[in-house]
Amino acid sequence: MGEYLLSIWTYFATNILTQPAYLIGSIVLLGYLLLRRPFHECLAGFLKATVGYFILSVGSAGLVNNFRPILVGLKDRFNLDAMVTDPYFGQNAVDSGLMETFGRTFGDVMILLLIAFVLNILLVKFQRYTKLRAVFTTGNVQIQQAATAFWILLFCFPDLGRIEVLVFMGIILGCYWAVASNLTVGITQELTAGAGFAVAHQQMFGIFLSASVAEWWGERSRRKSGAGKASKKIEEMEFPGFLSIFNENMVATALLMLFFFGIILLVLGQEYLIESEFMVPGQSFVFYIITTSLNFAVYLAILQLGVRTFVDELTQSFQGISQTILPGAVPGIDVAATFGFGSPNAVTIGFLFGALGQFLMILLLIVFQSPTIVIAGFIPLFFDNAVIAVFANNRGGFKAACLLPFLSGLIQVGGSALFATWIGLSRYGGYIGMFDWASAWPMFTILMKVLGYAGAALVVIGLLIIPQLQYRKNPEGYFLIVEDYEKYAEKFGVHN
Ligand code: ASC
Repeated sequence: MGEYLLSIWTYFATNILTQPAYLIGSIVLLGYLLLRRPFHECLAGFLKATVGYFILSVGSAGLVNNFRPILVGLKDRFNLDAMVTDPYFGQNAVDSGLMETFGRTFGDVMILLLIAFVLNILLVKFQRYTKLRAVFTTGNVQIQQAATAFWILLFCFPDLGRIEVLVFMGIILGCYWAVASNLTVGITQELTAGAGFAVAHQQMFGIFLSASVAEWWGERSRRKSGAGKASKKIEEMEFPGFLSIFNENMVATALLMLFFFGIILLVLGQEYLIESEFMVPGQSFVFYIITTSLNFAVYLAILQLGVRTFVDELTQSFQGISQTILPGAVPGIDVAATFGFGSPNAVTIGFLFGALGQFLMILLLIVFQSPTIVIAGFIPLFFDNAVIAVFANNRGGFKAACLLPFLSGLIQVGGSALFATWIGLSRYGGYIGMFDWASAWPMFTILMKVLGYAGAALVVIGLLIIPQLQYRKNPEGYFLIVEDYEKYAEKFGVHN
């Protein structure tokens, strides 16, 4: 019986839970069914949401698959013995080092996901006490996080048995998912004018921190220089003369990427690119650079189309769920969904300033002869810093959208290098590298390593206190912002 249930779960987890397109599609289907919409509308909603999410994945995979090899190419080109910060490299590093380092394999990921997912839903169900509102649905990143957390846990508690590991991790990860994505609920509602989702990814603490700092900063500059002169949002800036071409997002992205990837491709050199089969012999180098850089704008546009396609369905249908089985809940979804809102140019600006921060920190690692040198992976570089800029711009304007991704870039590389060296993961060539995993998780790890089980308890309690503090800041608006955004906006005045 138990085995039978487990195989049903594994089927569900493999095909739906860890495939966000079908999970989001199913949530939309369930939502419309609960709203008692006619069946053909339910089916149409399911298809539109799933196709929309697949479109988003095409955009996001296009970016990753095209630009990751270029950045990783720097490692081969200069024969560096370096660690790549990238969630997939991080997962591979865990896989290849587990046996040698801890004498373990990690075959229980799906059971772990079950424990953490159920805990997340229960925490939201008992919202009255927990104050948690978001359910984490981004399965592809949950697996990467589970792998890294497994390593961290064994590093802190090498003697834990199989069941204890699962229970420990289920609780810690479940709390992290629920609490961290809950942190993004309010600011995401304000960014999207009530689209009804939160971010469930790998930089939720980063998003919350940068939104808070940007807001504080924006207010300070408004106070100091009068409302008119405060740092403008990117979408409010009008460039004059020739620069006006930057007002158009697609043009701005194309030009800036031509500059950025132009330099990197020139550094890699035509010879290396042919040798590594990026280019074929006889192909024009100039046009290769142009096409590659313009493709960035292409995939970004696809990604945004995908977001527009599924978010509408999700917003409408989720009311079915939040009015019945999970009152006051929002789905936590992929960070890329925020790129369809706010200023599209913020995405590009965040990427570039994040790169500046990351490259500067890499230089510092080299100068100070760090035992671990980092190669900037594309995923942390782009997705973390782009979203940090989107929120920073929305709360504090252009300057915040430049400075905060820059700081994040420094933290991502510095934190990952130190942390992965300490826990011994850097030897296997990769680390997840995303903001929360270069900042918050190292802190959790210090607590657990130093204080043992008391430290683990402290991490869980510390996490669960966060939503209580959020709630206290605005008890009246805290649930209203998800239940009736328009009423909230009217009552409290909003930033968009
Ligand atoms: C990640 C990861 C991806 C991307 C994607 C962004 O962390 O593993 O595949 O970001 O989720 O849309």
